[in-house]
Amino acid sequence: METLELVEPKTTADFLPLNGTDYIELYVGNARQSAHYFQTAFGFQPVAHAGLATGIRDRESYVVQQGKIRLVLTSPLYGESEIGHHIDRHGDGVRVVALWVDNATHAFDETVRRGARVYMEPTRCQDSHGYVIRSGIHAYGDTLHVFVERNNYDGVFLPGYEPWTPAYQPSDAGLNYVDHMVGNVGWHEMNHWMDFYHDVMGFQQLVSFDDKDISTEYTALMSKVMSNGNGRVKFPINEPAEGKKKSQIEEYLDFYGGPGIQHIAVATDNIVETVLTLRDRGVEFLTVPDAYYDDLADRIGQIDEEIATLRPLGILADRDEEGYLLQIFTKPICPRPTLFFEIIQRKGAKSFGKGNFKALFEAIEREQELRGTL
Ligand code: TYF
Ligand code: FE
Repeated sequence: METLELVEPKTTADFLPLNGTDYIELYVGNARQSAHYFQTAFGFQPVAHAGLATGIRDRESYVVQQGKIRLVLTSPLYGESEIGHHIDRHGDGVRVVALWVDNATHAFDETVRRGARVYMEPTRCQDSHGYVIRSGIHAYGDTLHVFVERNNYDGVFLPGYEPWTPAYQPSDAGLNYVDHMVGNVGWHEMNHWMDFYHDVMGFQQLVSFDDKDISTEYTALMSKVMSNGNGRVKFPINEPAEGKKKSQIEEYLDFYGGPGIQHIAVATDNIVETVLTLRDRGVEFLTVPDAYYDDLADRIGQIDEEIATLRPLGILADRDEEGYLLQIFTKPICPRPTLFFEIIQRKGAKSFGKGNFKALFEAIEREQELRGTL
């Protein structure tokens, strides 16, 4: 059984206070169709749009939202652009993990002073709804962190965006907030990026105390979790490890062309209803062998859900000292075996489902086998 604790006591003041994830921006080949997919399949609601119609000439972006989860889908409007090159190298993928702060200048100064590589100096944008200040730094691979200060803004998203109100508005799927976002980094780079999140961003490691670390026995990966001070932003980081088979992280790195975001975990407070809805709308999930459920009751103890309900949906369960969690993983959402989503419901547990690693990673390896990449 696993418990998670911060390594260091919270003694010093948080030099990078975060209010949460502000938005996640994906660079995609066709933002219009991606927005439609996230509406139709995942139940995101249309919020804002920027492009030729709003006086933006180099890109088109759609903003969709569900609960607190805000996605921005961006495509270039001309060739040989920075956005197009990102898509060429990585396929559709996450370019920006934006973090909501009260002071984007302070966030920039503090992180850059501690060694962050500058992406964007603090920049003020305004329109009739007020102003926003944004700044940005580089993280692993081509991934960016943008700090967003929006306390003096009441527009739909950011200056430059107009409300997007299409007639087509499918219902939501019960997704509430971003629980965590996982990065895959290169061989032996995990500690470097742990140090980055600790030294530059003031995060701390969430350590798991285990009788036995089963993760690497099956998975050919190492994984550690970094959390900001108030726990609203959690970034597990994976690196590949040598195993009997090709690491799923190495497969990701090959296809993504380097480090990047591997999965976005989104929380629901009714995973059974959410998964039923998503399946109905064509979202495909990894499945585990039926045998997984035969000894689940012994492993997990008493839970509110019937195992007979979880079994046909392929929902996984795990327990730690504080409670339990339910989780399920989608197949990759793009042609390359790179980015996928996790749906998670926490019932007290603060961990990430380590008890499911064996079943989960065997499921991933079966998919790798089908792709011929093992
Ligand atoms: O975020 C996590 O750590 C869990 C487990 O390739 C996990 O969701 C770890 C690695 C991976 C898939 C899931
Ligand atoms: Fe996860």
